[in-house]
Amino acid sequence: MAKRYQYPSIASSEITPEAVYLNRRQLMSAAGLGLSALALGGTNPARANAPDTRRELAAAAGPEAFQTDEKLTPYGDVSGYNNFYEFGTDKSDPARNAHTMTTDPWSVEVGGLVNKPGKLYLEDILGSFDLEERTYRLRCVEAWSMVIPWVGFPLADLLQRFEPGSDAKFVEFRTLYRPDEMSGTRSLTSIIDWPYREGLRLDEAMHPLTLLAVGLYGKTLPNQNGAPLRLVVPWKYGFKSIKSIVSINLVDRQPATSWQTLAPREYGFYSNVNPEVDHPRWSQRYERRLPSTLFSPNRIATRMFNGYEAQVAELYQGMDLRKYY
Ligand SMILES: Nc1nc2c(c(=O)[nH]1)N[C@H]1C(S)=C(S)[C@@H](COP(=O)(O)O)O[C@H]1N2
Ligand SMILES: [Mo]
Repeated sequence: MAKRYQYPSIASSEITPEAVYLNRRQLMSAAGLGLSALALGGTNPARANAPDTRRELAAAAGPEAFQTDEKLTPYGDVSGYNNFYEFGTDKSDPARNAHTMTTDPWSVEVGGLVNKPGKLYLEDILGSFDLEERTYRLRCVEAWSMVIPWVGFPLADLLQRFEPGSDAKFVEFRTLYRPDEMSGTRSLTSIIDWPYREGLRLDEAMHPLTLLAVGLYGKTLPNQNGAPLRLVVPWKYGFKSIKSIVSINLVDRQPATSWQTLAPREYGFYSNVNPEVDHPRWSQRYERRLPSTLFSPNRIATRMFNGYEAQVAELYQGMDLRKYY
């Protein structure tokens, strides 16, 4: 079958991750910082060298504002150590079982408090982004952490097309629910009330670091990582990054999320990465950076907002982050 979309042309199998990154940087500067025709607002991106306010970040809106130089997590760990309960609870279950999910055709329905509700096919979404220039190297953290070169684009660029209404305050996301293709949804009926659900405040959803990822390491997303389209919110714990999204709804009230519904005392709506606020059953001061083994655990200190404090702290000014965990 012909390639459906134009993903970055440098295959990770051909070169080292570092070379991928350096190459990408050169590509981006060659292409004027790599903003596609969909860049927000027509601001000159070249001026956003060291953006330090949200407005400037929004103007830049490209990967270059957020890149980390930390070593990338090998592809095998990124695609072999997953949480995707639709396919089982063990970290190795999704890689083994997620191949049963069909992702073509795929559409996303956007509705609720928007002026132009509608359904978009994946091809139409992707056809409008120049993914060649859209690799974001980001940290993702849970009890373990990884650095992943995501291919994607800001969720805001998609939401704006549907014209969020002035009464919209939150965004609710849902994952595909297709029991005959998802073994975990048949066996884990008492853990999660399917479909898997997540939510963000509208301003969090519109932040340029909130991404819809469609690939990693220059390839389409492996099913176990949430193909064909998943959220990436790198300053929040991993479970906020909902996979295989089929519906996005703008609402006026804080939506219920799967983990919060399951254990409200343990999982809050915000779930911002915060080493000062422990999970009731474990400390959140440290994370295991993969690859990690029993003998070489690779334990590192967890950073406030996973190190994206400069970019996102403004969203939570004046909020008690112990209360709103
Ligand atoms: N639909 C769905 N999305 C999901 C999950 C899930 O079980 N189902 N697990 C979440 C959790 S707990 C984590 S840690 C991340 C893991 O993402 P990764 O496997 O790409 O690292 O996916 C999140 N998104
Ligand atoms: Mo998780």
